Amino acid sequence: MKVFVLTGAGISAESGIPTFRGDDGLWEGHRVEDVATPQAFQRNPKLVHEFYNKRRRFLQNESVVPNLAHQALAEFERDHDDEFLLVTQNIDDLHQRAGSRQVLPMHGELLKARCTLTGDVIEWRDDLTVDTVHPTEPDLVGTLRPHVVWFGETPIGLDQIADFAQRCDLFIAIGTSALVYPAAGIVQSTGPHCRCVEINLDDTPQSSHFDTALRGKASVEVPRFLQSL
Ligand code: BV8
Repeated sequence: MKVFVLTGAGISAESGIPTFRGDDGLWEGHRVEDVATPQAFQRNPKLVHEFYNKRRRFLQNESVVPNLAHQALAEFERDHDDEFLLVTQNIDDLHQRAGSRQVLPMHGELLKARCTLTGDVIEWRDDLTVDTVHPTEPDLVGTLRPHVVWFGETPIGLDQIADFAQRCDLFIAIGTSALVYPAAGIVQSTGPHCRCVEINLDDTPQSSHFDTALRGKASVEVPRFLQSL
């Protein structure tokens, strides 16, 4: 059984990472859609760097750890003898820290920086500023940006996602509000034989495209569902 898992901010909520559309769904008064864009970065790099610096620092708090849902996915992948792909919309590293191997971070990774000139992608755990010097090209100053996909930018791995979505037998969406495209549309590109399961607190605009709706917390519903397979 080929298994495709798509996760969103809801799977990291119980690890203490705020979701985008929680009660406030704002960051210090800014809508994510207004800060997570190339235009915002062009216009006010300091603000956008600060948005990511705060989240990068928070992610490295010792209190922020993978939860039972992340762990259950890593365990399932280990024991699964057919194709498995975990596509995450999240830019945290909790799936990787839980031991998941086949992880495709389609919206990039908070703990990586990318040079806007050379395209180099570098592990990066510190703050980024407009004065940051490129670690291997000292004459490049301020060319590093967060290695994340902003609104209006093309997500990572779309070909691999489209190919496996068509071939998978089981598609599981976990903790995503299904508002952001093209991620939200993946369920509609699964094949006719594919069983689609949506694990979420609430219904979403894509719920009608799923065969099964499991409503509840990811840390409870994900281990329970995976054990039932
Ligand atoms: C693109 C990285 C072209 C940065 C992110 C008008 C209509 C339709 C589309 C558009 C439109 N105008 C513009 C667009 C396109 C746009 C888009 O979809 N906008 C939306 C807002 C309408 N998309 C883009 O721009 C994308 N690029 O389209 O390029 C293209 C297209 C195709 C092919 C080639 C080129 C790029 C989008 C990526 C943006 N970057 N993140 C960063 O993180 O700062 S998106 C960001 O927001 C996250 O990555 C995530 O994807 C999204 C948030 O969504 P969720 O993960 O679902 O989180 P959310 O908080 O919304 O929901 C949490 C859910 O969990 C809730 O349902 C909740 O009930 C549940 N939950 C909470 N707690 C729990 C739980 N469930 C279980 N257990 C719990 N404990």
